[in-house]
Amino acid sequence: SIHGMGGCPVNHGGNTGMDKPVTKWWPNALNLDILHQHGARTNPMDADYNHREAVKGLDFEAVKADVKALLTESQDWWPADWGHYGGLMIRLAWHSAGSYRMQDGRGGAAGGNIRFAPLNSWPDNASLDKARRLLWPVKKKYGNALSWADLIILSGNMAYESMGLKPFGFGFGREDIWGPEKDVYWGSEDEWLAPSEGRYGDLEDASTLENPLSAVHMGLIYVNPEGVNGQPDPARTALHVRETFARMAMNDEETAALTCGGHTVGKAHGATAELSIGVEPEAAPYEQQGFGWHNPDHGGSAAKSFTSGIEGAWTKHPTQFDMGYFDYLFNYEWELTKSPAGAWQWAPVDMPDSEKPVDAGGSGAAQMPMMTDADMAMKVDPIYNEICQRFAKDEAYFRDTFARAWFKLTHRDMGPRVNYYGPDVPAEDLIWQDPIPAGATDYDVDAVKAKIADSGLSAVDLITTAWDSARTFRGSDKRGGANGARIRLAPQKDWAGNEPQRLAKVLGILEPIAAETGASIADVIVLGGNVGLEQALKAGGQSVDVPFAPGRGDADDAMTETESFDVLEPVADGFRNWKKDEYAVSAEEMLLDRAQLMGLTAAEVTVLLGGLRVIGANHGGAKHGVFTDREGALTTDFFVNLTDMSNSWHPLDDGTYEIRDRASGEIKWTATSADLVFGSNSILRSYAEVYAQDDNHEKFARDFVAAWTKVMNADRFDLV
Ligand code: HEB
Repeated sequence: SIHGMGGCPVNHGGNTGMDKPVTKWWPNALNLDILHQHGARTNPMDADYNHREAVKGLDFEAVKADVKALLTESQDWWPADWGHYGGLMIRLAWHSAGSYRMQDGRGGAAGGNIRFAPLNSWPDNASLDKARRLLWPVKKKYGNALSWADLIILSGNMAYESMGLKPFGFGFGREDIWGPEKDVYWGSEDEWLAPSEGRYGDLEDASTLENPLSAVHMGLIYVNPEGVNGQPDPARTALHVRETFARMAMNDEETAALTCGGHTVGKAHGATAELSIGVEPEAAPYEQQGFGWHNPDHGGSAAKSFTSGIEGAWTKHPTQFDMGYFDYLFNYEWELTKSPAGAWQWAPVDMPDSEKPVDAGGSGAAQMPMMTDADMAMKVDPIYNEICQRFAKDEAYFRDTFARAWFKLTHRDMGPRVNYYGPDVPAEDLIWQDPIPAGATDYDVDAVKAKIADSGLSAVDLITTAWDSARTFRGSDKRGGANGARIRLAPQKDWAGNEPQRLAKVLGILEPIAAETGASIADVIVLGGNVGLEQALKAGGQSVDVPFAPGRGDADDAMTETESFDVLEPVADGFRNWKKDEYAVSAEEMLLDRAQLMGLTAAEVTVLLGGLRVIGANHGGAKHGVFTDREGALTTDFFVNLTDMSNSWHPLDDGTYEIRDRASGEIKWTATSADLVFGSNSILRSYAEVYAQDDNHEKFARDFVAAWTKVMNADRFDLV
């Protein structure tokens, strides 16, 4: 062995592979790296590059025309089925968007993550490497302004347009990431397509699928097309289709429309034996240049492609958006059979050759169509059946339902409508966009602040209300945040984390101030936080301006899809030292996960948490972690006392800690693990030391205000 004992002692000196992370010895260490992805160090654009500005300059119609044209320009290295790449591109767009799950908002198309591991190499994404490469000439031509993320979704839209469906709309504006997302939990299995049991409490109860997962196997977008664990049974498959689609915010009608409308075009590929198929892209040899799933039998013939192992089209005219899917599904009996590659699929009974689609490779021969187990679910499940019967009878209704569901699927993680660009942005507000009306900016900010200061509300009440209204923000799908003031609506006003009684009292005082001044309630809540913060700064002997950007609006109940806000409920907030319940996951890990969703760095987490503790912003006024004897003042006391060796730290039976004077043994403070992790974890400690230092009092105040303002403005996409 070269690097082992007795081998050559000279190695290249770097830890450049992925197999030996330096912290592998301590699996309980926090993965703080998830806070520092996609930053300036990974992004090759100029420091002043503004993607939104760049997008505005794109020649949208030219891009669309070029994408549409390439769909029917078959390339010898990966010939198009029936001369049309539409089916392939729609599957690319769908698999790119379909990794979204609403529980944490992660996954989804908005960053172009399908270019990277693990998604680029998921078994379910086979052959999509070819689809992206087919799009490369257009990406190359339009450059920075056309992100991969936009291009991938646009290719699906243009494919539908080219095949006869008018899409509901399209928004440009997705910005690419430049490396794998390290924060997303895709499941705990170590094996691709491991049996589903591992991620369900009870596989017979689809709702017991582990949260936030929304796929039945590791490496799949949704359900196993051959049936649960590969055992065909459409009624059983239907229950898993329902659950997995619900987890991406789709109801039964949307799910049926998407499945039927998706499979109205294109085909499945399993004309050759699976055994000969090569490894996925991340494992492939250099000479394949990013391609995986090498198929030695392919020989440049579309008819020999292998992707899922299932073989055949769903309709007679797979390059047209028509009603053919329902014709086949309902006009024939279907029987279980196997593809040439050995996959379970369903075949029509007694279908004459004249009714069959022709071979995708251009021979003109009739080819047997098929349905997957998931397609049969549309017929066998009583709820899907009823919906599909209605679709079959009413083409306009089917087209509209599909087009809207496709738009939602492909835009769900882009956030509010202000993030959409281009000529095809629909004018209609859609409830899942969490619409918010524009708010006023022309009111007298200082007058509002004066009224808040005179209102009798305490700094802590003002700060915690502003924090609670803003902390729901998650960058994963750009939902939540202070804009809209949804904290005063159901369900948020009743969340335990928001201390409903205190919240009602505070809102009862702030709402009239909004009415009197013309400011939105959302703005008044944030301004209130600023007023409180200015008081805490003053008490701490600091003078830092707290910036404010007016213009938030107030949503109402009719603009709020109540159930979809349930997933935004904080079940823990380390910043306010609170957990709703006891969880298998530690408070520190929940803090880290939340911080990642909020887009905070480790330094920002540190300064915010330490500052909020000494201000006294804990949930319910709890005293854990309030390491100061001048509570209410924004000081560095949390860090100074945490790092002071004149204190000692002692665990208690209930999982909390005591901080004692080391010499006298006198109890000074109490703490949770979410406090002590800032002294225990070597990385967090390094940040805590920065803020404990004698030279950084002023920096602490400045950094706190900057991080605070970042949280308050996280959802102000209108400002950028
Ligand atoms: Fe689909 C294809 C499954 C949904 C669209 N899919 C396909 C396939 C399979 C499936 C297996 C074959 C692949 C190959 O190539 O081989 N899906 C499935 C399932 C589901 C689905 C299981 C659930 C239910 N899809 C879906 C949706 C959509 C779609 C939702 C959209 C919307 N797909 C699609 C397309 C295709 C497919 C377009 C074709 C592709 C080509 O052509 O290439």
